[in-house]
Amino acid sequence: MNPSTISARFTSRLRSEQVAAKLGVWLGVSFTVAFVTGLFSHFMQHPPAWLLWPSRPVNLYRFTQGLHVIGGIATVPLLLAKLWAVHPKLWQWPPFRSAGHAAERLCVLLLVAGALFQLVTGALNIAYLYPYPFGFLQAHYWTAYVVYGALLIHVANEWAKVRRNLWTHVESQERRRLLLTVAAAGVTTVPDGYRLLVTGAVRTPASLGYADLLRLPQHTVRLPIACVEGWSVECEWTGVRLRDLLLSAGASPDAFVVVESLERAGGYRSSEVRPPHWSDPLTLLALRINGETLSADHGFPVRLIAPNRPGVLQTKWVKEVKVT
Ligand SMILES: Nc1nc2c(c(=O)[nH]1)N[C@H]1C(S)=C(S)[C@@H](COP(=O)(O)O)O[C@H]1N2
Ligand SMILES: [Mo]
Repeated sequence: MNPSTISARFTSRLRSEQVAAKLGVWLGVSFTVAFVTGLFSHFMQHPPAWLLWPSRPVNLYRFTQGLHVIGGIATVPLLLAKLWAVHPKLWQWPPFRSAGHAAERLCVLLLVAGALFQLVTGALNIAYLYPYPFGFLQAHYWTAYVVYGALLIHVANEWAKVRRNLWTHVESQERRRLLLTVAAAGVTTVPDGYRLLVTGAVRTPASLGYADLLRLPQHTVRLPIACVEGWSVECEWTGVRLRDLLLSAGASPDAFVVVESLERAGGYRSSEVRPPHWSDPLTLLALRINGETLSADHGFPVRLIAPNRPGVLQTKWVKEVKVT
């Protein structure tokens, strides 16, 4: 990825992928509940010869019908949230990249349209309303197979993403941000001319391009990100020592430093780095993670990583190092 492509990817793409994957799982659950209980009900109304349907427990059918309605209605907010989480993909251009991609999208269209159809006809059925020219029962029954079939195909297509995201943690802060607004998501462009600035109380302020940073001595450290919310992941980080940058710019050894992100808004867009941390050789402005260029989600082009700091202070998308 080069700096000019980052702007499009800055909106926490991976985070929304995580959210989409998790919502997908819940949608899978609600669809399955609705589908299975729906079949149950259908076969109860039209019992095939092989069906053994005991008279007890008295409330079993009632219970499965309740589940059916709950499963169906639960899909509404889930589906809306899911559509929201993936909405940039719905408007992607070109709409079809290949025949396979076209088939995938058609499948999603069937899934969404079919789900809405089930929901509307189901809800109208509860109200005994049948303002359409076809029979509710047959339409609702057969559409269920279409929707569930499309769902299975969709899940198979997306399985890699589901697996990648299922057990990862979506931070509540990110969640809140996703739920509240896209506009405030700190969408910032990183132009081709990305510059890392070292400013403030230094002898020689610096402005370094991405390539300049790569030409500086690179160091590799193993450090965890330990989020205040309880999860932690240890990674191998490679980049420039913050100490090297600051000392070569002529910062005083007891200076306080503020690292600022390209992000325009958000509670974690900057963090303070005090002398014990910035002078530590383990503290890096990292360019790489586990041997690979940072992804947009992990702070491309540059992120701070320092020992023994909560995750909230491991500032991503660093733009400026201010010495005070
Ligand atoms: N600019 C910026 N940096 C940030 C954040 C942020 O919201 N904005 N979140 C922080 C939090 S709370 C954590 S736990 C880590 C997560 O880093 P990761 O996304 O690479 O796992 O980044 C930190 N750096
Ligand atoms: Mo965090």
